[in-house]
Amino acid sequence: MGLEHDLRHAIEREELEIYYQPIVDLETGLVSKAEALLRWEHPTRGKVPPYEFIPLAEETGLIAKLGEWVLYTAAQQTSIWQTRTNLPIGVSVNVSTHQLKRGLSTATIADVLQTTQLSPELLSLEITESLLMEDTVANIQWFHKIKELGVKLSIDDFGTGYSSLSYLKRFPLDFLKIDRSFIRDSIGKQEDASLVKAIIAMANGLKLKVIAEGVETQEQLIFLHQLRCQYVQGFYFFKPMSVKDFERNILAKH
Ligand code: G
Ligand code: G
Ligand code: MN
Ligand code: NA
Repeated sequence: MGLEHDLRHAIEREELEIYYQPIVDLETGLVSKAEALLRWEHPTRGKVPPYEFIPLAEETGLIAKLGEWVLYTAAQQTSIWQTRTNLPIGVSVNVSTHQLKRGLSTATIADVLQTTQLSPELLSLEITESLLMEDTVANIQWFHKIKELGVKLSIDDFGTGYSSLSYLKRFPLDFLKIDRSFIRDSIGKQEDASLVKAIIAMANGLKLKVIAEGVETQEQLIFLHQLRCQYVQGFYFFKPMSVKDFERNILAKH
């Protein structure tokens, strides 16, 4: 039996864990929310990276169950933190295109909120561009229903998909996450610096808030700050961390 079999049982065997990577608001210097990132500790193989098991989960359909587990678990944790600290720190959950195609319903999202008692505005869903390319009526309706629940919507890995920008005005989006490849090359490569500038200017014009991903150096941070990019995420600030570390390093210090 291979990895697929093991992944099928990873939830009930309690091998999965969610790490939380803080997203910092540069206007306040405070942590605004955290991205939920799935981790799998395999009993014999050790850590299996998400870029291996997420595609496997997508191919096999396991992503539906896995994705729901992440949603309920991350929302529950965030709700507990909110109640305990009274800090308005939200959570951002990755939702893959496969997951939506396999029927992640808006009723499930409503149930996540109901079950965990998480304030809707503290939940964001990260969707990649490829899904937005399919601007079918059903797709757009799904997004509007999510908005009606009060949940936030982010475009993940912005700039790496097919770039037809017309979807930006058809979908009710809140955040745009600039892919870390642009941030990485923004210092030193004039083309990437120009792209980052243009993306931020465009997002501002569309009333979308920008999150820069993969900020690793002070030069990058200064560059982004000059461009009035409001939110940053990256190893320069924090790596993804366990619940324990999040409580110790983030919540206890706010
Ligand atoms: O944390 P890391 O850089 O290793 O994540 C690698 C990739 O796995 C990222 O693209 C991230 O979006 C994806 N990923 C991590 N957790 C989840 C999850 O819960 N659901 C989905 N769909 N993707 C995830
Ligand atoms: O595709 P997505 O944006 O969901 O991927 C998030 C992934 O990016 C996480 O797995 C996280 O570990 C990784 N990541 C977050 N910050 C940094 C960073 O500063 N540098 C690099 N190289 N990866 C990062
Ligand atoms: Mn993401
Ligand atoms: Na991303």
